[in-house]
Amino acid sequence: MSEKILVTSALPYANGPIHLGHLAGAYLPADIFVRYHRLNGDDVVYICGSDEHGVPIMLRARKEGVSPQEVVDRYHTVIKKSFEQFGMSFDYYGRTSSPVHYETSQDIFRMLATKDEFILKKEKQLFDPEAGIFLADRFVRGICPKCGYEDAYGDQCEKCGTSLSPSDLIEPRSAITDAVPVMKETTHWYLPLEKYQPELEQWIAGHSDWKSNVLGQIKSWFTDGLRDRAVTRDLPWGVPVPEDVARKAGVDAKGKVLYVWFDAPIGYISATREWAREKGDPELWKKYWQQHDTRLIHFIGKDNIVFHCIIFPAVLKADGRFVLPENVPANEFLNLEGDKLSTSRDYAVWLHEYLEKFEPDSLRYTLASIMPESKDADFSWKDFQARHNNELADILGNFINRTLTFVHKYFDGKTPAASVFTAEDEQLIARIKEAPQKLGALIDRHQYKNYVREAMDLARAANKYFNDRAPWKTRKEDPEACATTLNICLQTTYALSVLLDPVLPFTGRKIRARLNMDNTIHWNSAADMPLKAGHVIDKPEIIFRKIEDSAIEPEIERLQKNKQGNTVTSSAAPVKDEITIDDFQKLDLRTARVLKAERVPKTDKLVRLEVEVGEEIRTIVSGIAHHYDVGELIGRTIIIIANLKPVKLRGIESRGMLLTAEHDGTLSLLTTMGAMPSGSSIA
Ligand code: B3M
Ligand code: ZN
Repeated sequence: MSEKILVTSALPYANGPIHLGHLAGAYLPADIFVRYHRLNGDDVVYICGSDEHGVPIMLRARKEGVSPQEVVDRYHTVIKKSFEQFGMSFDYYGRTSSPVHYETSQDIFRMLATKDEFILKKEKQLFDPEAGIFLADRFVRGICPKCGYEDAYGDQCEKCGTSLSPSDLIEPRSAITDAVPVMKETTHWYLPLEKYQPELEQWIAGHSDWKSNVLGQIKSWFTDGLRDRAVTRDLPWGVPVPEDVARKAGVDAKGKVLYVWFDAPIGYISATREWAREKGDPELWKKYWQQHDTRLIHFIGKDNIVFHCIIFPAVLKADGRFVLPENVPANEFLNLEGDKLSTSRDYAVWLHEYLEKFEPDSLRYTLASIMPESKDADFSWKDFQARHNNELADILGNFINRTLTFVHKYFDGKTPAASVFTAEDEQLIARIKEAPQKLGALIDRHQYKNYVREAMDLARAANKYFNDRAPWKTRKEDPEACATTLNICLQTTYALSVLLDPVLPFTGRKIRARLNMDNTIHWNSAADMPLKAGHVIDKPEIIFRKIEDSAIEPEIERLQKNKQGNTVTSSAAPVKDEITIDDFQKLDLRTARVLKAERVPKTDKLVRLEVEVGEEIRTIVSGIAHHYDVGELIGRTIIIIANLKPVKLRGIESRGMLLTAEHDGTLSLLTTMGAMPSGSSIA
C-alpha cells in the first residue's frame, strides 16, 4: 500500500554556503530516502528551505555593512543552486523570511498564547547602552567561566564547547560596539519545558526504535531535567511577536521577535503551505501536517537533536493541530582529513566549489559509503578518489561498458534472447529478484552505508558472472549460452540503474539512456528483467572517467595549508613558563579505574565519577558531559591528579582532576595504552 510521507531536511542558515558536513548529515540521506520512496510509488513530499534569522546572520550583515536581508538573499541563492546541482530533489525549497512563514509562525505562537501555554518572565538582561539593544546569544562576548577563554560567545564557548547564557560570561562586552553592557529589565515568553517533561518522556518511550545516538542524547536531556526556554528575543531581525498577543499580556511588542529556534522548524510547515499554493491547492498541506496517517521524518545533524526531538515536538503538542515526527534519524559529524571541520577557519570542502570540478554522483556515492550514521566519519580526498576510480569506474562502469560493447560488437546492438538458464545464470537472476526488497528495507531503516554496499556488491557479482561465463568463448562454442549471458547482463545493468538511482540519480538516467529505457520507473521493476529480445541498445559511452592524482592534489594542499596556518594562529595555546623537575614532581599523577559515571542533574556539562585508585574509591566531578556519554566511561583506566586540593562542585566534593587533551573545543580523556592496575603512579 502506498504510504504518505512528509520528509524534511534541516533548514541551513543562510549565512554561508553548504559544505560536505551538511550534506552527509541532513541532506544526502534524506534525498536517498525520498527518491527510494518515490520510486516505490509512495506519496512523498520533501521540504527544505533557508533559515534566515538568528544572530550570526545579523553579525555577518554588520561586519559587511549590509542589511541582514541582503546577506540571506545572497546565500539563499547560492545554497539553492548548489543543492539543485547536487541532485537534491526537494519538492519545495522555501525561506523563513517569506510572508507565509511570518504568518504561520505568528499563528502558532498566538495559538500557544491563547491556550495559555507560555510563562511570561520579567528579568534583567545585558543591554548595550551605545547600540541601544539587548545582547542576546552571540551579541555578547566575554571570558568563559569554565576555561578562561577570553572571546567566548554569549551562547557558547568555542574553545571548550561549554554552552552558556550571556549572564554566565565574566567581563562581558558587546560584540557590536565593545561597550560594557548594563543590566536592563525586559519581559520574555518562555516555553514551560519543565512542565512538559513527563508527557515528552512518555512520547519518546513509544519510539524505542529510534537510532541509539539520538535516544542517548534525548535521555541525557531528560536526566538533566528540562528547563523552561525563552522563545522570544529583543532583536531587530526576526519574526515579530504578534502585537495582539503582546497587548493582551500587557507587554510592549516593539523590538521583540520570536527566537530563531522557535520559528525555524515552523519553516517546514510554512514551506509546505507555499508548496500547496504553488500547486494550486492551498489546503493540500493539511493532508500532510494534520492527518495522523502521515509519516513525518526529520533529517538533521546531531547538533540539532534537542530542537527536533524535544522543543519542536513540545510546540506541536501544545498547539495540538499537527502530527509529530515518526522518526528523527540524526547523523553524527563528518570530519575532514582527520580533523574537525571548521567553517570559520575555511577548513571545509564547499559544495559549490566541489561541483566546479567533479561530478555530483561521485560525491554522493562517497558520502553515502562513509555516512556518519552512528559515529563520526572522516572524508578524505584519497578515499574519494579511490571510491570513484576503484568502485564506480572499475566495478560499475566497467561492467556496463563491457556489456554494452559486447552487445554492439556481436549482437548488432540488440538485446539477445535468453534461452536455457544454467545454475550461474539462475544465481545472478535470484540476486536481482531479491534486491528491491532487500535494498529498500535497508534504506527504510536508514542504513544507507549498507544499502550502497549491497548495491555495489551486485555490480561486483555481475562482473564476476561476466568473467565466469566468458561470453567471448561461448560466442563460438555455444552461441545460445552467449546470448543468454548477455541478456542477463543487460537486465542486470537495468536493475543497477534502478537500484542505484536514489544515490546516483544522474548515473541512473545515463544508464537508462544507453539502454533506451524510460525514466518513469518503479523500484520493483529492477527485478522485472524488462528488456525484450531485440530491444535496441545505444552505443556505450564512458560513464565514469578516472580521477587523476593531479585533480585532487590541489584540494589536499589547500586543506593542509588551512590546517597548518591555523594551528599556529588559533589552535595550540602558547607554551607556559618554564618549570623544574621538582615542580613537576609535586604532582601526584595516578591511574584510576572508572567504576561509575552519571550526569550531575540540572547541569549541562558535569559528570560525577566514582573511580578506584589502588585500594581507595574517590568521587571526582568533571565537566566532560558534552564530550562523552557516561556509559562509555565505565571501565576505562584514566589519569588523575591525585593530590589536588578537593573542591566542591554543585555540592559534591571532587577529590582529584582528570587529565584531558584539548584542541579547538574537542576533548579527549587521557588513558593508558595497555592495561595497568589502578593507583599506578605516573612520571
Ligand atoms: N539552521 C541550524 C543548523 O544549520 C539550523 C537548523 C534549523 S532546522 C529547523 O545547524
Ligand atoms: Zn570555555
